[in-house]
Amino acid sequence: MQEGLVIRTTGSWYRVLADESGKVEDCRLRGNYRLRGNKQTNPVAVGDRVQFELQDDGTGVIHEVADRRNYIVRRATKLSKQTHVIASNIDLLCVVATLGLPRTSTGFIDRLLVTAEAYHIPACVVFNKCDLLQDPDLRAAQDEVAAIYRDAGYPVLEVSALTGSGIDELIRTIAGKTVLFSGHSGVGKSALLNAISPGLGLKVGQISDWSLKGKHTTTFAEIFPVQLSNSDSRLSTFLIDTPGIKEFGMVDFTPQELSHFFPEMRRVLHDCHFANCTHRHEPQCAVKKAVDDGLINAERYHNYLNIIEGIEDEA
Ligand SMILES: Nc1nc2c(ncn2[C@@H]2O[C@H](COP(=O)(O)OP(=O)(O)O)[C@@H](O)[C@H]2O)c(=O)[nH]1
Ligand SMILES: [Mg+2]
Ligand SMILES: [Zn+2]
Repeated sequence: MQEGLVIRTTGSWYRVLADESGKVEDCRLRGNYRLRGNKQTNPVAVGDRVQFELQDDGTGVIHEVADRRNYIVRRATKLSKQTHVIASNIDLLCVVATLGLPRTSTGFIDRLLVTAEAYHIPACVVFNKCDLLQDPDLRAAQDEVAAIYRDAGYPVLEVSALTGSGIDELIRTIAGKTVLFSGHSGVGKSALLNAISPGLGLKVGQISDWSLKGKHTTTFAEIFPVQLSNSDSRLSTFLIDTPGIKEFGMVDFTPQELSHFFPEMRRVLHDCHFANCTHRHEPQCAVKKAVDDGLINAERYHNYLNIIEGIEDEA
């Protein structure tokens, strides 16, 4: 029996990168494999750790799929309760943002961070295009936004794919991890990936979301091992290429749960008078007090209220 990582799925075939040999093997799932629960349509997803056995014909049979640390899903169809696992065992979500060209709103950043929290995926915020911050006002604006996320408890990186500044730190941050990059089109995701791994040769300035295969893919996620420039080659690092964050969107949760996905609110919400406090109109609310005292950033709180409104509109 060998162990490996599922890097691609097509129909009933799974492409597995074997830990020891480093070879990529085409595998099928053992015939009598039973899904635990029936909420998910696919038994094996990209990112899964599996045990498999090679057969005489050179193909493999997957016997076991290890429990997932986390995973992102999308609904199988719009109305169905069944979900399709897009990818699993993600170590880090890098939210790529820019303050100019284009301007990323904190509302957008917060939605991605909430999604990551809900999926139990550690996240960081990467501000790209810092070479454009010559103007002191722009610089000050960036410092302010960066502080919001540092104070909330997220690692914040300030980089430039163009000049290479901060790229070493980005490489140290992702080395040895399975990483998902996300952010608006045009923020420089492709340029950043080329900077951390020049061999990728991704096209920059393409409208479609980046794809490591060089063409736009819509349905399946895929994992790519990357060689980081300037880093310990023994650490295997993987990039996840997904159909895009919109596809996996928000997880289902209630207004009462949302504050648990804001780390700075999570730290104080136990002091609210009501256990099911939504931190809006309720009296003796520790979150509102922390906002008033300047301990929780007012813009984050504002975005929190917007997300709650969105949940209620959908319900
Ligand atoms: N000034 C500057 N421009 C950048 C930087 N990174 C990317 N760009 C430019 O931003 C545009 C979009 O980059 P791209 O990587 O395609 O963005 P993506 O849509 O997120 O993949 C291109 O014209 C890049 O040349 C940077 O650090 N500084
Ligand atoms: Mg791109
Ligand atoms: Zn409260």
